[in-house]
Amino acid sequence: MSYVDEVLEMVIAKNPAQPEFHQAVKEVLDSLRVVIGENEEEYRKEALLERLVTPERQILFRVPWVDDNGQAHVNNGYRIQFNSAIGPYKGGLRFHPSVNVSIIKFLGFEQCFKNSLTGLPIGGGKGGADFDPKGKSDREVMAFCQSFMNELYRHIGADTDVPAGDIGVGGREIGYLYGEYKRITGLYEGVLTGKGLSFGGSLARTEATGYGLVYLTDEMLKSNGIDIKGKTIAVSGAGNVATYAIQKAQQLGANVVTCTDSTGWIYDPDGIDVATLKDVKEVRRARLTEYKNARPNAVYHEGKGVWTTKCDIAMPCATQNELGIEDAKTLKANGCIAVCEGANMPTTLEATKFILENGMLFTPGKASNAGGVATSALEMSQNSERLSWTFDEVDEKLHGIMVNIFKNIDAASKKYNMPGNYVAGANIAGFLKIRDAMQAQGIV
Ligand code: NDP
Ligand code: 2IT
Repeated sequence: MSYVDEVLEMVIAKNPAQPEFHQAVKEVLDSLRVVIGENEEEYRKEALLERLVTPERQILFRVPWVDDNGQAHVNNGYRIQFNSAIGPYKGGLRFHPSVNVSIIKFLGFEQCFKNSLTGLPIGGGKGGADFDPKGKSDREVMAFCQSFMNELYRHIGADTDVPAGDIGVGGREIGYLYGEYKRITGLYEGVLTGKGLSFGGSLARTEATGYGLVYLTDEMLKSNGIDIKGKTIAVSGAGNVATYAIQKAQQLGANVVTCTDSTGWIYDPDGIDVATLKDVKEVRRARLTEYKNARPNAVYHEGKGVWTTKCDIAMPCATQNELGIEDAKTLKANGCIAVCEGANMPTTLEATKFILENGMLFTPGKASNAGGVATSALEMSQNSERLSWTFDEVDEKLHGIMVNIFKNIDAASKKYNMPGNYVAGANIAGFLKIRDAMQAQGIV
């Protein structure tokens, strides 16, 4: 049996009932077969892949908090420090009722390769809780964040592990988490990114993931002789990534006609109005039915179905496995030419295979959504030098990083004889730097 297959079997046996983690590992290791095959015995001897797929540390903890009625609750908290070969652990925190070990592990594993692709010195980690911020008062969210940090603080630090936001964790939550960290430790340091601008945050971090997605998409389209201008784009999600992807795509002349939330989706033939979207989602924390109320030409659909929209480009920006095989077939039948992932692993393995085999372009999240974490690393740099860069400076650096990521994944796909397969290109390019660092540092 090949070394890759041995390790895939081992991952399934040692991590039962973790389907998302199995999926993420399978996608990466399948891509790495060509690289591992070049030197299989050496890698096997040093258990390189076993070390790559096993987190350095997994922290699971209790998060007790009290709601506005005096009722106590307990949630499960997680921080998985996956790989620190190329830098301190770096990756977001997700607060969503679906959070479990499998989800945090898949996200942490993906983060290692994504962070490597940015070219910046950051290792991979992820954390979160099965807490649902929806419908909670600000005081309840604060109580939860303070309790969460009361355990997390002992495991993180500006040079060891630097969390940030993800689903359900935005500026409000980062503020409460930072305040509690500072209160417990007395340290005013860059221990979290995505901070408010008045306490060490970076300009353009809020926009970075969505902007970065569009920068990489644009670069990828150009390299395939296609202009983003005038293209119709279907976006899913209505949160941080989706909002700023829509904004940047519109700035580049595309027409974005959809967005979604966890209850339904909007088709707006006039183009999604970002100001209305931000008011509904960022300010009022309401449902997309409110968007419909503000935009009479828009149509609201309850439930799923966004990928039935006729579009040139699909940008899934909500959550994992939101674009399945039937969606991929529908997109293809409707003339869609590219799927560019804003979320982490939003496309199932089956759908990705279909897309790649049917002549559609595809950029994997670990490359196309890397602008968020890359800008987090820029925030860390600014905190270290106790300076703040301008919006344009950060945005320009972000743009350069995304162009570079595309060049690297494109080059890797060509070098390993899979031109245009950016899944393989991203996994290989991300892996090579981690491999070099792990081999240089010995068996640790
Ligand atoms: P937000 O919480 O800001 O927004 C998430 C959006 O997706 C919301 O509109 C939410 O609906 C919807 N959503 C969440 N879970 C589900 C679900 N299970 N089913 C249907 N819809 C869902 O998160 P982000 O925009 O930050 O994150 C979106 C994706 O991008 C995630 O995969 C995240 O891991 C990834 N990502 C985020 C980065 C960042 O910098 N924030 C960086 C790189 C990747 P509702 O409005 O109803 O809550
Ligand atoms: O998935 C991701 O890359 C993020 N949620 C952002 C992580 C970060 O540290 O900025």
